[in-house]
Amino acid sequence: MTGLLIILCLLLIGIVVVQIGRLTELAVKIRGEGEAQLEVNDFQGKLMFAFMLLFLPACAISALYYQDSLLAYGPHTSASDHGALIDSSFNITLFFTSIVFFLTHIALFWFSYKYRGRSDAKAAFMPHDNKLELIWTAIPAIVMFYLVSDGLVTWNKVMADVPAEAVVGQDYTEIHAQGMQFAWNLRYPGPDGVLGATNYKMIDGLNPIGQDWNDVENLDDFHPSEIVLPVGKPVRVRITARDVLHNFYLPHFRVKMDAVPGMPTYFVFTPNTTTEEYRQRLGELDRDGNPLYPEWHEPFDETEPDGPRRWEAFDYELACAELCGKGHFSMRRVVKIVSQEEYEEWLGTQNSYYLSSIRNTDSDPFKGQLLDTEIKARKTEFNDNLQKALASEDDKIVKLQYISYETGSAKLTNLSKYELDNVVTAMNKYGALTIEVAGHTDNTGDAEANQALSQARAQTVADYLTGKGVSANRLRVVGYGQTKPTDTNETEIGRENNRRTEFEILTQ
Ligand SMILES: [Cu+2]
Repeated sequence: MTGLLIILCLLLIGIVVVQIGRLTELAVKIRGEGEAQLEVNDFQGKLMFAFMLLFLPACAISALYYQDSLLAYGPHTSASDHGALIDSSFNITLFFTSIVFFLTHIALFWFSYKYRGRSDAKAAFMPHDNKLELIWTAIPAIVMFYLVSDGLVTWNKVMADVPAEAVVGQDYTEIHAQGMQFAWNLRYPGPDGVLGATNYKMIDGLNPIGQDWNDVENLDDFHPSEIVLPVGKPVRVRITARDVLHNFYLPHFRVKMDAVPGMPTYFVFTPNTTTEEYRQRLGELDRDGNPLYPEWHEPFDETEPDGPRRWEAFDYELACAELCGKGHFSMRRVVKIVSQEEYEEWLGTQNSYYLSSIRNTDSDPFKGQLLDTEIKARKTEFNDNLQKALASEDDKIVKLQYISYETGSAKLTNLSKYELDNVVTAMNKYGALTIEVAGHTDNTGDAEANQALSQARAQTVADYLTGKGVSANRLRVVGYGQTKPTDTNETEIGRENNRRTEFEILTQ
């Protein structure tokens, strides 16, 4: 029905246009062609002038009216160091182009009006004028030279890489953003400050960025869900793309760089305004206590009129500025700029992607082995426990947490040697130390068999120690079986805690 009405309307408009055309033709016939043409010229010329009177002020007024919503104006001054340079270059360009814009449009419409066709007017012919040529070549050339050289200087400053002597992780933070349809995969370097190597061939369901797990620098890298950065510290973003062209865009920081498949790019910038400071800026009040930017004082969520204001809920954001497909809009990530202390606190809450998702899976090249960091951590834990037992009056027992045996047997697993070597080191360090090596089991199965197994296991540990040069008369070997549980035997975890090997300090 609506379609039919639209067609009817179009048809009627068409008929009206044709009829007007016919009327004009008739009028020309009646009054003579020349006179009608002059009337049209006069009318069109005046229309041109009227248009100028509306159009140019409208341009100026709308720019002023919306200026607080534009980047670089109102509350939106740049939140990064280099951003001020870009904004000032934009303003300089805007200044000159505005002059040209207004002058040429005044000339265009004013001349169209002033020199509209009249019966008494005659065209003036001016084939050539050296002076004019010189003026309108030289002035634009000088202005363009200035704009281009200013632009180049700014460009070189904005696009500069970190200085060659700068140390990653110390002088600047390096992070990685990989664009894909339709998300940003973010990667931070972890405590070592260095991003590990990547290879696109290694990308799979478990390894979205293609990190090479043989490179130990990858093992502490983590994948945060948002970008958090400390204020005042340079950050270098490695930008890559996994499928099509994307664009890493941080509007508030004037950071914008293509993410090109097969060609890593980068951008270095220094955030200088924390999220909280930017929020304060948006929510600022004038001297009378009225909002300086009223639109930022509207409710953030329309369904919650008393909820937080827009300025309170503001967050910087990362967008994709390339139309990369139909899910393009969803490539948004929150960006937070915080103090150095808050940043370090946040770093502490992040977990290595390798340890949480890759460790001991089939993709892990170190499956079944201990990592250096794990060996160190276990050693520290052992030494802490030993020191506690040495210092304690009544609790002289040190549990050997990381010793394990093959099921139902007294054969030590490969990884047990690290914990046992810690014991050897301790025995060598403290020459007066004598210990009782004790084996314990849970209460499943036959009590006698359990006793025998615990005895055999304690003996294996003692054999390992004597094999490493610890004198046998410093060791007493006891199998307690299921007689000394430290936890309940009702739960799996409790039973696991009861199956243990430990040693008690006899003399020190
Ligand atoms: Cu994209």
